Amino acid sequence: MGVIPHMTPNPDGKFGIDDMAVFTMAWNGRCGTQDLIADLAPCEGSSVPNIWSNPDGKLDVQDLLVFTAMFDWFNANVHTFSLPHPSQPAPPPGDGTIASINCNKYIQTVTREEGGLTILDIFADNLMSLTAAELDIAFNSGDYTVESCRQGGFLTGDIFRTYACETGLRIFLSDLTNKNGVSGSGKLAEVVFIRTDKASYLTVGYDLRNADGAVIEKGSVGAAATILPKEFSLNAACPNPFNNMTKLTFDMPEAGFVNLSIFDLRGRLVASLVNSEVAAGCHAVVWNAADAAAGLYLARLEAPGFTGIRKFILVK
Ligand SMILES: [Ca+2]
Ligand SMILES: [Ca+2]
Repeated sequence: MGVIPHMTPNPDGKFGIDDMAVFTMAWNGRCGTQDLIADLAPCEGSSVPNIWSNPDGKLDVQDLLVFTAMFDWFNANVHTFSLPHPSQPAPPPGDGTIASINCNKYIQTVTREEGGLTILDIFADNLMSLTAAELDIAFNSGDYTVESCRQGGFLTGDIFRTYACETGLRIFLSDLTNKNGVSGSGKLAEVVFIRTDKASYLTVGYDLRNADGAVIEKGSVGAAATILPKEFSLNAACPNPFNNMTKLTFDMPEAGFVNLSIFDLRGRLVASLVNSEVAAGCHAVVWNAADAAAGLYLARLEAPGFTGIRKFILVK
């Protein structure tokens, strides 16, 4: 790739972020000069791929339309892709949080829950001269379905493309209005997911290009899924029957004061495991019954608007 205004095409048989960066650079131009490498239109023929370019020596919206039509055709019809499943483990029970933030030097991800949907916001984090980006959002197939995807507004150009595969979503975006790119921080994209109750991580791979088409950075950053239970519950003790130690788990769709206590069959308090404000999420508490006698016990959970009782057996 040369430097504007004399870029030299070096096609690789694919339409990807390299081509988007070249088109964007050529369109934006430098020193007031656009590069006619992006002069693709007008064209003859009815539809991609059966079109013939007939460059007219200037760049206008027709050229943009031809570029995006070719880009779409290739990525929707020719280039099937898959994204690797995220390698990070699912968050353990008790790690439920309202919102989670992951960031590195370049990209910040924020996941949150809204109206039963999981929303992933992807932010540029203090970047210099960002012009084009590819974002690859990978997830475990079956855990999420992409409901919608919107441009975040940090890049203000007209190219915003998304392509889905079973394990992810690929986003391309570029800025056709700022010839020096965009610097600073801001939202690149917002993805809305329908998710199952299974907890899993997402990862966001990124390839960021500056106004010279150079790679600012390639990498990936995690995005912890926000997993909030849909309703209060006190779950069966595990193991049960047990010898000395058993684990009780309970789910909180919202934060609140919780009392979780163990009683014997006569209703006498044997142990108080939780008596405090508890965050929304899934929680686990271990009862060490080394000092208790063998027999049947009851665990009672009291939370705002909810009472749950579980029976379990201590064997010695
Ligand atoms: Ca290419
Ligand atoms: Ca043209």
